[in-house]
Amino acid sequence: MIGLGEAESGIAQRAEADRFLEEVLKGLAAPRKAISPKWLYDARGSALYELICEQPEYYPARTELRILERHAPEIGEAIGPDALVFEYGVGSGRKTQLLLAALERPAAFVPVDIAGEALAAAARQLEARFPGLPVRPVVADFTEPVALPGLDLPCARRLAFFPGSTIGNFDPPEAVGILRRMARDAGPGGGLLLGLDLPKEAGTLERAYDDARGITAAFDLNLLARIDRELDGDFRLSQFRHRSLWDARLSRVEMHLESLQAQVVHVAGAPFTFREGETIHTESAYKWEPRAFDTLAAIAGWQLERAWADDRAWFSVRLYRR
Ligand code: AVJ
Repeated sequence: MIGLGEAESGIAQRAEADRFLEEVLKGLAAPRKAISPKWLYDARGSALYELICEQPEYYPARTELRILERHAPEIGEAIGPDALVFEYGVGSGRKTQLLLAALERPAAFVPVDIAGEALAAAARQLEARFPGLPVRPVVADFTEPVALPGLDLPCARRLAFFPGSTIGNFDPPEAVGILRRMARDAGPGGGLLLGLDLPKEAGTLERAYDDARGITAAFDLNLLARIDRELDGDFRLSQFRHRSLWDARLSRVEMHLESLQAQVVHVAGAPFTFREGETIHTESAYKWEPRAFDTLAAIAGWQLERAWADDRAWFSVRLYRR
């Protein structure tokens, strides 16, 4: 595993902290307060996300894993031997393990994730599980242009792996940008294996993002705790609550942190006023009709090759070609 040198990673961490501060100050000053969901994933947030995946209400992770398990041989065959795999947003690496095990002689694995600690742990596990497989983790925000390592390695084709319906966290124009970026990374003849969560009944969707044990609420509220810790904020977590709302018109679940009273909160010395009931929008999770999504993917240069789904058609794993 090739990591960053200590000095380099120190600089990268400071640049990251500056971006976090900048985005939080901007997001809280906006008429409709919003902070990007990527900031939910510090070490504690990443651990809480893993717990969310075990909650009975949060069907996407479990459903996708089952599709990958059930169709692993076909998926491996459709992708073909000697593939170099990039993954964007890796988390625990469980889906990665399934994919790599299904592939014939994977050439290398390049995981890209903003959560450095979680990424390092996942990379170590994968190296132990697949001896001889070059693993080159990159701590980066995949929504920003980053040069990926491994583009020089010999392989039959490059495959972008983007599971978890993470594409749903982006507005359609942003999603096209990310899909284009992946098309560039994959190169001519390259592939994209993408997980897509599909529209379904409102209650099912809202509960998936607001489980009874309150794990998703803790995950969302951890953003405020992180701001307090890292950006000298004075959010009182007891004065906010987590909400999950299905917007049928936009076909997306929204996560919000709602202020329980009128209050003033400071971040890095700057004051921000909240009305009672005012919210910070912390995440959107778009649920796409597969055909509509294929049209979006085509704009970014991807043609659908094959698709797999569960029996209820709640989630789809789709393979595209450039
Ligand atoms: C990161 C896209 C897998 O939007 O479903 C889970 C994150 N947020 N519960 C999603 C998430 C709240 C998740 N993904």
